[in-house]
Amino acid sequence: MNRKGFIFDLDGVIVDTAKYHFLAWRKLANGIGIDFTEVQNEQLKGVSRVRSLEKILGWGNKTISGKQFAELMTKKNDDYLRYIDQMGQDEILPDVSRVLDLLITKNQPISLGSASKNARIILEKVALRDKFDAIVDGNDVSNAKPDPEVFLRAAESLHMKPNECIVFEDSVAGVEAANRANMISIGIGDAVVLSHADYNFKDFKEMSAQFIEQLINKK
Ligand code: B16
Ligand code: MG
Repeated sequence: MNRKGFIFDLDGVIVDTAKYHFLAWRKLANGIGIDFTEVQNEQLKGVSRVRSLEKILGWGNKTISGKQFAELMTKKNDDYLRYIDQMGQDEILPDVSRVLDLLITKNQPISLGSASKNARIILEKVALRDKFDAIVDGNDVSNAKPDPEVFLRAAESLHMKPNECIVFEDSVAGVEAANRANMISIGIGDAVVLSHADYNFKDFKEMSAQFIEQLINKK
């Protein structure tokens, strides 16, 4: 039977936590006199917490001490954790469970490949942890997306070669990471923003069982 490694990003692919990251970052930025738009926010998706704060400070032309930097990172995460504390299974994005269950029925190995250090807590909250054979997240890697490390580690955990893996991603940085890992990249979201993906879908509702079958059998 044909097998592929299916790697899912978390924020913006499995759950809509991208909106909570945006709210928490914007509140923090506004508190230090910086504002940014939803368009700029696209650059923060898939990007590590450290890199996100560096980018925001860059947009505001602001330099701060190492101590302040660490304090702001903690503040943002505390705020973000308050949002995710309220999460339940109703926050799983449409048809994610259908696709995961279909892959499980077809004996396909599944891994998470997320930049988030909060990934495990979120998967537990939405009761999806058991659907994954492996989890690779922000705690396991030293190089953030667009570096391919997170996806290469996920492939290893599934005992699959990179060119046997398929990545579902909602961020520009993540699509680039998948492409650099020599994997098939599937953009979930705006096809214009994610124009470098091999395939584009607005969401999983648009993804047919037939398409998934084709991915599994792709030579
Ligand atoms: P945390 P993903 C990423 O998760 C988010 O897209 C990004 O906005 C966030 O800064 C990053 O995780 C780090 O998250 O602060 O929770 O460690 O999309 O790769 O699942
Ligand atoms: Mg994401």
